[in-house]
Amino acid sequence: MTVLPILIAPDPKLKAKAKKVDAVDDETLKLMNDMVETMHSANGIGLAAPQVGVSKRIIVVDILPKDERGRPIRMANPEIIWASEEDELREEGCLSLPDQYADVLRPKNVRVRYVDHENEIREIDAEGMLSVCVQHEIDHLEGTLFVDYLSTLRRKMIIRKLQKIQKLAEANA
Ligand code: GNR
Ligand code: NI
Repeated sequence: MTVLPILIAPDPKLKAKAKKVDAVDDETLKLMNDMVETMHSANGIGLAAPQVGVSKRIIVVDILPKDERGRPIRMANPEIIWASEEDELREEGCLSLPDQYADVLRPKNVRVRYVDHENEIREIDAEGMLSVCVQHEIDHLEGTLFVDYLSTLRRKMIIRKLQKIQKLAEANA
């Protein structure tokens, strides 16, 4: 497995709509496994393919703490097929928006249909952190970041800050 570099906003690749996967073949499975390794090495609880520069509808999720890891969920073409009426506000972060956090309102529970790492169609009911994480990852496949739910002013301030940090890093490289 390989740890892949994670793109930081603003990057046009994070704003693109990702393309459906035809089938989970060996190449897709390798990408899924590399994404799991990348997510774990970055201490993330989820990762979407666009974050590693691949515009495909693939996400991985592992909400368990470090010592309980080992059952990450690998999903191709995930779709929310049901969402609760009830919403819930939770603080979110994103590996593509380092050190930025904000409360986001989303449906409390969702039912997700996806193709698993063995190319089988599956469904899961998600609640709590799993629900937030899966919705956050599916947003990435649409080119949506959690800052897109904030006010324009707050979003622009965050993106400008990250842009400055990256320009400084480039100048010192
Ligand atoms: O690691 C992550 N933590 C997190 C916390 C609250 C809500 C969503 C997330 S997902 C994030 C990893 C990431 O950026 N996935 O796209
Ligand atoms: Ni994210």
